[in-house]
Amino acid sequence: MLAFVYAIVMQSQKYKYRRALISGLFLFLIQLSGLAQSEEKVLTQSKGDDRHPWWSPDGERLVFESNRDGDWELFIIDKDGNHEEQLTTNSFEDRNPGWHPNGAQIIFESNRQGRFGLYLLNLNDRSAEPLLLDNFNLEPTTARISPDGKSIAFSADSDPENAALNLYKTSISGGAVTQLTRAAYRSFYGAWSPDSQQLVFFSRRDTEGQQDELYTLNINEPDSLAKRITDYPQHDFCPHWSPDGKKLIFSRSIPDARPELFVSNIDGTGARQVTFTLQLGETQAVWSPDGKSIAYAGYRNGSYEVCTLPIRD
Ligand SMILES: [Ca+2]
Ligand SMILES: [Ca+2]
Repeated sequence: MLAFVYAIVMQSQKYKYRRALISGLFLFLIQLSGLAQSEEKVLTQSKGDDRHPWWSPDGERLVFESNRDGDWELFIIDKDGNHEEQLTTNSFEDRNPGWHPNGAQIIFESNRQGRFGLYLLNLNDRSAEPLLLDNFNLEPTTARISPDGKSIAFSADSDPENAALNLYKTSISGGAVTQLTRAAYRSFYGAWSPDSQQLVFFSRRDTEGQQDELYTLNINEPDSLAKRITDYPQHDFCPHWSPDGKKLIFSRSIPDARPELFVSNIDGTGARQVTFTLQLGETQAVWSPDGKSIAYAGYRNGSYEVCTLPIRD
């Protein structure tokens, strides 16, 4: 087979044609080699985008956002792809869900009262209560509850023209807000360390707004002590901390292709690629509570689907 393909490549007269054949052969070899994707489970099958999965604390289910009915709603699905349930049905945008460590509530953002705000949805009766923030006039996004259940980290844009998102935190019951970062360029998508003391996030603060790199920040220390952990000429984004505290998973943009997922040590060293799908692409990865799987939004058959994949050291 390889000799046959090689012969066709060598016989082709036009360079463009030869290059297409070589890239086709490369794709074929990647698929043939049975890399990680062969163990992937695609849990959703909708024409809309199914994104931003988040595991239940017992690791049995995932909550995610989908725009399959024309605007964003929240859904739950079992980790094996069964029992998909729609949690919200309305004409507003319900987005970026995260499971409360108590297992009984989902935090998310919604514009159901005009501007985007944070809400907690009770899974027993599907009621949603707004989380009230003192003297806070920005629109919060990507809220995540700390593993100890005491705090909420979120991002908000203080300067929409320049996309100057920064990180904030509040208590699990809302109230006073503390601003954690104060960069002119975005610092976004904070994800907690298992000990609830640090956030990993992505930012363009040191790249003059040009590319996203990963940072870690101790929430009790000033922004100036945030530690940059990647230095890659394209974007590194959407990080998530492993439950044993030792690894990060994140998306890395790939030239002329869609992003792939990478795992690294928490200081950014030892980065290794864990998905190999080229034109399909994966993002928004999160570790399962037992650290043995990841869930992510994978671009499959023309839209994003919620996918899972076993992950090993
Ligand atoms: Ca879909
Ligand atoms: Ca909706």
